[in-house]
Amino acid sequence: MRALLRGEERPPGPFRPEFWRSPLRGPWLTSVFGLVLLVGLPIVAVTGLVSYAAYNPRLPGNDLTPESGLLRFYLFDWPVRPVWIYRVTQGIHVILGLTLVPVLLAKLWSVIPKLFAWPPALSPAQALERASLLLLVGGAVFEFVTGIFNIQLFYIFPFSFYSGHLYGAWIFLAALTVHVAIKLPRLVTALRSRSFRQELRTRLQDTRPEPPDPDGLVAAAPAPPTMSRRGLLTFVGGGSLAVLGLSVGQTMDGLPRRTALLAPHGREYGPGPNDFQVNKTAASVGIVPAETGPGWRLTLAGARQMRLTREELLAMPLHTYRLPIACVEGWSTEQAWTGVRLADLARLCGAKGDIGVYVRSLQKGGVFSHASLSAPQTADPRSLLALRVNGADLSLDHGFPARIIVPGAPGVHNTKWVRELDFRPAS
Ligand SMILES: Nc1nc2c(c(=O)[nH]1)N[C@H]1C(S)=C(S)[C@@H](COP(=O)(O)O)O[C@H]1N2
Ligand SMILES: [Mo]
Repeated sequence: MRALLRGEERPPGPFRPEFWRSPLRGPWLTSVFGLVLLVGLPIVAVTGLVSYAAYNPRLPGNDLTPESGLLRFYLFDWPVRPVWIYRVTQGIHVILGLTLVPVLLAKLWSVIPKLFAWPPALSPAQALERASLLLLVGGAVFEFVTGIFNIQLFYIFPFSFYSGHLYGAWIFLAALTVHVAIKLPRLVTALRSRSFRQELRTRLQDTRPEPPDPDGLVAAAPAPPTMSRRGLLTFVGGGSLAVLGLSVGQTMDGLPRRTALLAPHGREYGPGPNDFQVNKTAASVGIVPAETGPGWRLTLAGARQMRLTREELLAMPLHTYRLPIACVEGWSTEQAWTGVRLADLARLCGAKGDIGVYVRSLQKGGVFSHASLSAPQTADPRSLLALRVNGADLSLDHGFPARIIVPGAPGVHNTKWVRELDFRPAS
């Protein structure tokens, strides 16, 4: 046992350098994948942190991660223009994240012998470096797995996805920063050690291992190549392009939507005015017809309380805007919504000045049954209590009798089956 730990002896199998025989592993190859991730992952991380800000977590009831404390340091008021802002930031977050999966897997494959380096650590500095690698790899795998499970609607985590994904992001970012600081010089040297163009022209029979490296990425006893570097890069790049091509359609309307074979929501909808994605059906959240029938009333709370029927709402000035619904899961769609301005409803119940609104749904319980909108969101002329979509009454699944539509906001704040609008001074 002592001999094992001192490194004089190694456990068998993957802990022996002879075990790893691919002739393609080496610092150059690892650095090519590393460079792609170095550009791509920060974009995924920043758009993800932006998404947290888009939820306006400082407003009452909005923070799905109430213990986030210090992690709120960068929050800002989410803007109402351009109307497609969240559609773009969250589309990039999800689609680019998916596209990077093959590259991440290739990068992990290329460094896998290092995970089995023996002895585990020769010095405290090395022990620290390996611990940071554990956080880096663990953090990356955690973020990708939770993100993908969430957009594929497998809610199987024993913790809140929002909190877990947010905390995981910061752990991953911290480990990534350390890793880049340590490895950047080596990345540059390794990339310079071979010509990318030349590699793309090198055929299988001319493929040779990279020269032995101090990190031990290059196999000690390489097997004859069965694939060129060009072949491997094409395979990984092709995988990324395939994932991109089969998922980007969910951020578009019309024909491209049908190409999104990897998206869990439907791709083909009928021609009807209400035929587009439904996130949660009325039945699935326990909305019963009796609550949405003629007995439904909208409660307004401001300087005074009022109750309005749907007919009274329809008799108010109605406005129509084309606005997107952009879900945190990455899909989005633009529709023409018709309804009453939130600002008009605020005025009607005597709410004045710098006011936001706390929206309550008929839905009982669950994080989506209520939401706070900021003062700029409440005041924007395009922010509607929508009653109709594409010229027809809202369907029950799209939020009948009335739902919120706010320009630029994440889909989750477009509350369906609204029961009450509580206008309050913006804090
Ligand atoms: N009451 C209620 N409103 C809700 C939801 C919900 O589950 N319950 N889902 C939200 C989410 S996450 C999105 S993306 C949009 C989707 O709207 P749609 O189902 O009409 O496409 O509705 C939002 N409004
Ligand atoms: Mo959503």
